[in-house]
Amino acid sequence: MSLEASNRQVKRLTDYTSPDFTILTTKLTFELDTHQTRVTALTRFKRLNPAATELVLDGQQLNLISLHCNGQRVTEQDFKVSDDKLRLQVAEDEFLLQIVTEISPQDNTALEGLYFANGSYCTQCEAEGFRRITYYLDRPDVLAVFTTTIIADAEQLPYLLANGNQIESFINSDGKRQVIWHDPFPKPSYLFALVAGDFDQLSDSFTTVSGKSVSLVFYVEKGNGHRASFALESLKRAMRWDEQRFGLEYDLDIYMVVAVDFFNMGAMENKGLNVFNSKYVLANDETATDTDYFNIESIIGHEYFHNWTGNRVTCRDWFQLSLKEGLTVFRDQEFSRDMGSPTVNRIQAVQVIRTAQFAEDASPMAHPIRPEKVMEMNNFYTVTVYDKGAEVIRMLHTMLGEDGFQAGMRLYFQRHDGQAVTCDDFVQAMQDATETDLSHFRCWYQQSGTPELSMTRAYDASTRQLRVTLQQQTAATADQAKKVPLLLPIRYQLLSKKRTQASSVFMMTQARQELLFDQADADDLPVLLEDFSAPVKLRHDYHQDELLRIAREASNGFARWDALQAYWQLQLRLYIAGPDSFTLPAALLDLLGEWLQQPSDDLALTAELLKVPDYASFSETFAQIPVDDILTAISSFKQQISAALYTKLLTCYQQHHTDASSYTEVNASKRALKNQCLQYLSWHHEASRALLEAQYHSAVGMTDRLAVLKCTQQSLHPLFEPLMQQFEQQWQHDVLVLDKWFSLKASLPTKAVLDTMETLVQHPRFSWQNPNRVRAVFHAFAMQNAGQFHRMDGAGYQLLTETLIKLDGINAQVAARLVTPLLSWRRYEPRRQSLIKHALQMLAEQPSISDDLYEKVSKALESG
Ligand code: B3K
Ligand code: ZN
Repeated sequence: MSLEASNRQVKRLTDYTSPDFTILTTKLTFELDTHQTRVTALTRFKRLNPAATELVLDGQQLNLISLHCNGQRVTEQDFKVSDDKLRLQVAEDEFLLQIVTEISPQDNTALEGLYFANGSYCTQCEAEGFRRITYYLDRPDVLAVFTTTIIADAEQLPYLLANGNQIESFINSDGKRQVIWHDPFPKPSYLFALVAGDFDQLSDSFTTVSGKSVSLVFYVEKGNGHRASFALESLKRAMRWDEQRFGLEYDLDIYMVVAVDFFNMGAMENKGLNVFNSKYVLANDETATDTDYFNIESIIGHEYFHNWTGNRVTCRDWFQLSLKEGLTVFRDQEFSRDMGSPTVNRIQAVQVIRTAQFAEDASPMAHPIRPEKVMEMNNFYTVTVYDKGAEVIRMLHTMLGEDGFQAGMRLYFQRHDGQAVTCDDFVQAMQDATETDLSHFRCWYQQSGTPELSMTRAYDASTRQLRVTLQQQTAATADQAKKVPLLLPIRYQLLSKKRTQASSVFMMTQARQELLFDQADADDLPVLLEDFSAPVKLRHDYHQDELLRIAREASNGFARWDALQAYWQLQLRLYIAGPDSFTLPAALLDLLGEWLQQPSDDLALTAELLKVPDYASFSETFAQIPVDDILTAISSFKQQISAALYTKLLTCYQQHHTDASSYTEVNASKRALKNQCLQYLSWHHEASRALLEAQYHSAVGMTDRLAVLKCTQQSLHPLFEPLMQQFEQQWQHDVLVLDKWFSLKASLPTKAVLDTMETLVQHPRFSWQNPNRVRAVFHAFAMQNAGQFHRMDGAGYQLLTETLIKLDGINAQVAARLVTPLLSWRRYEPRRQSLIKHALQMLAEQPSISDDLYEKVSKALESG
């Protein structure tokens, strides 16, 4: 049945109406109990629409105990309760409702609303989880001042936390602890948070630019306090950076971060009380890789930056999600960039766009950064809304410059502080502050799909004019047939042997336009889309040797890397055309050899330049993905590099070895480079054995140890299994490290992995309730083991399908994320298509399939 034909509810952006009632104050009292938590909500409502007589509140899976209006009990004849609403006739313009409900946190395996896991209570309310706590106007444009009282067993749950400042804490006559929190900033319900548990605490303080002292407190699992210090330092760096770069200061007296093991995503920016997946807080050199450290700093920054872009100014409705997410991702990317290597940061962000986001555009789930139609909002926390959303903000930044952009931000806050607004309001502030006409630019908010930008060159030797013709076109997407030309800021430079010029930005507005270069030489090369100045697919007419020249000579580090990506794509096509006779060109091997002998100052960039693109990067450029060809090509490329450059790889490896374990930019980039070398070396099984063993056993930190495991896994080195056994022994009690082991097991590219998968779910430390664990196993299998997932016998698809059926009943949000690789079934050859389609049909036929999964599966089936 199609999405439209099912009687499931679909919401549309065009259906938005402003609320009939708003809420002035919300006083919540929680009497915590694992099975019967009693929630008393005392809420002061105000009528906004004089014609409205019925108050309609959202509520799900609630046991309603009692309802009072202005102190009077409301009897059952006077209100109606359905699966997801409570309706009540009200005469007064302002009134006080007291609603008592009971919920069971222990049974809440969806981890949305209030749940109990691993000994702690925790909430997750974005997007629509608050309605699982009490009946409420659970929409982001209703902002209220919250006061929260928590009552719980004092011994078991010594820490009772909620948003804002703690105003009272005492022990009741019955021996229970009662704590009261007050948040002076009006906020929508999605920013509400409550946490109760027993934790280690790590505290510090931060003095803001205006001299206010803010307490910073991290709460983490007992015994792990020392592992939160990097996150705490990152928070201080983020606070200082936001003051310096954006002029934004923190507003409450306290900023708390709680790390929990059971969490559906990375983290949540609840006002004054962030909740984090422990993976993005806990780190020390023994347990965390350089990538883990990087992610922690970036996510700590991201949630902190939400305090202004998200909390102080929030979204009018959920279709506007990119208002806060695109902007905040842009801000966290800028923060990371200012903290480390700008080029490598940019490369990594672009890889997310090119692989995951372009794939989403090409899938049945294609949507604009401001979606127009949604069944389950949780399905729209996507790479499109987040990462493409950040690219859209970045284009504004490129067009307006740092000063113009900051002027726009100031006007945005001046106009909208304390409000719930739209993406249009944001663009309007940018437009007004800079007096720039952004009407064409706004199309980025409503058009889905990836524009293709093609470039052709014509050089006229008699006039010495180089004419570059640019054409843009966006193919129809699953959600939208008609497309218009977009405004594309194209940063470019002419690579010339004779002169150096600064980069310029060309604003492309039409389907076809020309760039003219006078006084050009025949061998001048236009380098387009420096720093990936617009999220488009670039089709060029460069020859192989021209791409290598850009990779060698361009001044923009990103452009060098990008030219090499294009070069690799050409090699892949040549390989597919004749795999037996294919060898990598000597010119490429010479260039890689030069970089090994003389890496650039940015070692992390050199490491990136030395990489063969991965499966996801290669597959992005095919309408129909030749899975097996890509995988054999990648192995062949790596083996050839290993054979041709062995000595140079070994020397570079040895030169960049470091005994320092700490995470600093210098150490991390040395490790990136030498582990890149090690990856190639490991294809020579015998020659590299001693090296791999030595690095594994003498490794001072997790980065180096994990690198050995990854190398041996990819090159199918006989050391893989014995080292994995040792690793499991050593780390079986550390859940975060063990997740790495689970992932490596599930992404082993051999047939045996299917049996392994069975043993993994039987492993004593596996849990279907823990999203990190489920992702460690199944995300790794479905997304990082293409060869086995896409097996021709269909066993990979079947395994994922059975998993999804089971998981959907436990945690539909996690299930709906894991279904992603099945959605693009049209991009495989016929046999695989029919196997995947069959899997999707099985899912669709599940009688109790969740909205989360149903929305995606039905769209996928409709697409064929
Ligand atoms: N705003 C949260 C994401 C909520 C996801 C709800 N399914 C984290 C973030 O983007 O900062
Ligand atoms: Zn966010």
